[in-house]
Amino acid sequence: MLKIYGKRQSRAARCLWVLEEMELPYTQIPVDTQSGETKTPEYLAMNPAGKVPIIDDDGFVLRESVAINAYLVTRADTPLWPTDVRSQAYVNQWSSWATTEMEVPLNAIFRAKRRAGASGGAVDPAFIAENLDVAGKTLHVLEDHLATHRYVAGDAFTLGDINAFTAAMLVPMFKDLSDYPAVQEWMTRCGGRPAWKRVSALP
Ligand SMILES: N[C@@H](CCC(=O)N[C@@H](CS)C(=O)NCC(=O)O)C(=O)O
Repeated sequence: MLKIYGKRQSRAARCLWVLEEMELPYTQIPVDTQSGETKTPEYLAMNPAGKVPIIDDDGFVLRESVAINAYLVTRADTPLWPTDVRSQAYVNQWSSWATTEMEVPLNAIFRAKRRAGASGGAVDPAFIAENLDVAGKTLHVLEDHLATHRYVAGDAFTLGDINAFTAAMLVPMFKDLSDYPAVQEWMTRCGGRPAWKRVSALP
């Protein structure tokens, strides 16, 4: 059976969500990135970067959450991956944008706060302000799009929403979403899906 390594409070959530939406059988191995479990020789042999998520599908080992999701949606027919090539292109566009533009400044703040928390220090407010400013600009792009579209790739929920939501979900940790009502509604819509609720109950 397909194994997925990583806790739901990591980028593994992105892939667990796809597994749950598609109802694919899997076993979750909730390795802890903070206690060295992803830095053992056995783990590094599977992912030299020592990060989660990875999957092991009958010996086929794959890393990088977006690449894993692109693989998973080929495992069975699923509305997560539309059949029309232009809709597929939009899924890819939003997935790429979310993980290279929106996620980067948000993760920078998240990691800095976690490091500061662990060492009892504080994060430079200028660093937070600078990254929040970059994140805010990307949120405007999403807000303007969602003001006229129900989901990122059009009228239907797709892999693009999963990849984008799992980046955007960091925002409320640092920033009030009231300036982004369409993003807020989209997050409520996507976050209410039974598959996401099941992911939220995982370790
Ligand atoms: N680009 C990678 C990023 C993976 C990543 O940074 N994972 C974090 C958890 S969300 C991790 O494993 N961190 C542990 C570490 O950096 O040692 C992906 O999307 O899969």
